[in-house]
Amino acid sequence: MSQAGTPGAKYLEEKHALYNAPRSSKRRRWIILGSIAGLIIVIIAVAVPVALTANKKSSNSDSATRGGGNDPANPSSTGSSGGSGSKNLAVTGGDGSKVTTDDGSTFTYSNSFGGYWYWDENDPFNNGARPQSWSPALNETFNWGIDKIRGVNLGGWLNTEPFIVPALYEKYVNARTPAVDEWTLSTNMAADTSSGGLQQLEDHYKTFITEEDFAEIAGAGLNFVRIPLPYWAIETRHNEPFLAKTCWTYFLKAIKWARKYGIRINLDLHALPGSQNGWNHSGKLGDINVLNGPMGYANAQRSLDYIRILAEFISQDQYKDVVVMFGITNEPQESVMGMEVLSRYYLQAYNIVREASGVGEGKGPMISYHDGFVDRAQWAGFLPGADRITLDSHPYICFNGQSNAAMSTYAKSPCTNWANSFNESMSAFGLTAAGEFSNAVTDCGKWVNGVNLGARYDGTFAGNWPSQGSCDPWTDWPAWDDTMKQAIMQFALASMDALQNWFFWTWKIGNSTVSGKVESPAWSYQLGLQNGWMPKDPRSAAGVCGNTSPWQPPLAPSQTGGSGAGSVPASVSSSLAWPPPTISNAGAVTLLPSYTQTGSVPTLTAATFSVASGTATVDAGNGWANSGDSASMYVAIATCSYLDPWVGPNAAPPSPLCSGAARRAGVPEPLITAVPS
Ligand SMILES: *[C@@H]1O[C@H](CO)[C@@H](O)[C@H](O)[C@H]1NC(C)=O
Ligand SMILES: *[C@@H]1O[C@H](CO)[C@@H](O)[C@H](O)[C@H]1NC(C)=O
Ligand SMILES: *[C@@H]1O[C@H](CO)[C@@H](O)[C@H](O)[C@H]1NC(C)=O
Ligand SMILES: CC(=O)N[C@H]1CO[C@H](CO)[C@@H](O)[C@@H]1O
Repeated sequence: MSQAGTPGAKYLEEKHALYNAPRSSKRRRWIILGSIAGLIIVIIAVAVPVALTANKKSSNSDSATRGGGNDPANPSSTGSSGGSGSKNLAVTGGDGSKVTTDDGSTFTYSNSFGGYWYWDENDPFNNGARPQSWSPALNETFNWGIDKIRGVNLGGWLNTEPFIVPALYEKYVNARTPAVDEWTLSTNMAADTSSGGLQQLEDHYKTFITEEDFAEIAGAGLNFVRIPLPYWAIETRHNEPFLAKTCWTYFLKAIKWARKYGIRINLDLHALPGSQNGWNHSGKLGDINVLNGPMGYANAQRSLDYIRILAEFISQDQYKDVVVMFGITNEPQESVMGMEVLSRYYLQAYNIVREASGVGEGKGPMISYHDGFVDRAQWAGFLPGADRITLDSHPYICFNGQSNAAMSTYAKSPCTNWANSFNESMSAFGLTAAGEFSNAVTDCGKWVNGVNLGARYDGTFAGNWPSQGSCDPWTDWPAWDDTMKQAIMQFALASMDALQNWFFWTWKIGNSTVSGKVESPAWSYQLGLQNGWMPKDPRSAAGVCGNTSPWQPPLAPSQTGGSGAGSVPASVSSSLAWPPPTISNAGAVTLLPSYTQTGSVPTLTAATFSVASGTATVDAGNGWANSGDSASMYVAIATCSYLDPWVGPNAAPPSPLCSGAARRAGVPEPLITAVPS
């Protein structure tokens, strides 16, 4: 059992749990980050805070129809409207300005970093907002690799997790089928009509993250959010119990708010039909049914359609400068799927996203690939020539060996564990970012491992985990003294410096209804800011690791879209052609159920905007960036038999598999075989 902080220790980086082990003939490998052998000599930092030209703007007096507003160059004054809008509100403001939110409430914008918001209801796609003086405004270029990504996840919001929003789950934890994932949460809620049924989820969307969070995020010196979104933002099929489509409405609000405060979005497709990792945050805990098992191909086809639908939406001109990054699949389990199969899926997703957006700088999202828990170095050279791809890695040290060593002993662990490999990946792969990391050095915290699964730290987790003592010192944050807070701060700063481009997991942890407080404090950026263990200015991380030879920009031109080519060599394309010939735990893809491309495509709708002056109209887009992308949706073939998409890898393929006749429009969907018990 290794302990963080011990030189030469090995670290398990991922979230793992015991009872979710996929029923698979392959054993799940514990991916261990290669031992950081010996000492990495990390010396003085050469921090290169990039001084962007502030590009101070004069007030928008060039437009008579807009509110006159503030001079962003002197943003501390509250502007007043000089325009013809009916509401006479300021359209921009800096530190200390009064903001009127969507619902008419007001708050004071606090941003000591020269950021300013921008919102003009007559010009709702204006990208003039800037989060800080040192981060580009949304209508300026974000220079990947030069401008640093300093972000937070909005975890647990549109894709719930028990440990992030325990209050939602606590209500149903003693139910006959306890709520342990969003599937069982949804079935419990739906049955609980007296509490509002499944719509209770919408109450959560409305309250957990609001406009003010985006303002606070900018004021915290952060310039990005990563937003986990489940596939059911688009649709559900068959008996899938999730609240369909509603969270998309809230994602649209997120776009509006991000735009208003100058925050860029990394949209992360977090839950795929059938589940890509079997974890509680993938919709359903248990089996992996994407690229694994008899429904592994069909579910991947369906997932690729969802990727396409999202890519078409966010690649529209109205959205591309806000949603600048697209994490196409969160945490797929390479150890189950296989590197080759995952790579083929990733290339197919690349082709789909680039068809939606076109290649070249400014055309559409940076495509973010999770490393699948494979050593980052193994992704070096992946998809040569590809335009704007980035590697997403989730370094955690809290899910393996536990130690009761003091927090202060971890001060430099991120430097020794991560700085070097992230730095190397910036050259070998291209842009590499930590899509998730936290302050946790133990797995203490209510339901951090899943509902009622206990913690390794105090010996209550399944398996042989000798107790290190009570979890209380790690979770009872109101009792933390300055020593503890400073130690966490050092760990956070070292993490930020080692990772360079990062998204903390997560912005907010909700209160437990049992204790009335946050039970997993190591995972909340906001709580740390409020209570003095997160840095008020994340730039203060620069140089903490003392890396004397950090990676030097720029990225290769194709990595930023600069080359405008974006084509993967034919030799690579043919060796990674789609579909894969075989699927793990299922065999030849030709013998598995598959869908056919004859369905109509559900296009995502935009928010509606009412223009106050009544003269102009706002074009919010038709949801589809590339009208030339006219292929139909993968849907069931009427004459084929299918298994439940969530059936699990051990089910035998249906028989007879298929007559081969394609489903014709209007033919009802075939019955699916029930999940074997
Ligand atoms: C960004 O938008 C603001 C507000 O409309 C405008 O003043 C500024 O000129 C724009 N900057 C660029 C580079 O287009
Ligand atoms: C948790 O409850 C406390 C006390 O009521 C409140 O101040 C705080 O805002 C709540 N935190 C969250 C994340 O909701
Ligand atoms: C970081 O990467 C650069 C190559 O860009 C290399 O020269 C340098 O030695 C690396 N530094 C560390 C600390 O790994
Ligand atoms: C059993 C299971 O899937 N547990 C996961 C639930 O989510 C937390 C937080 O992401 C993970 O740490 C657990 O492994």
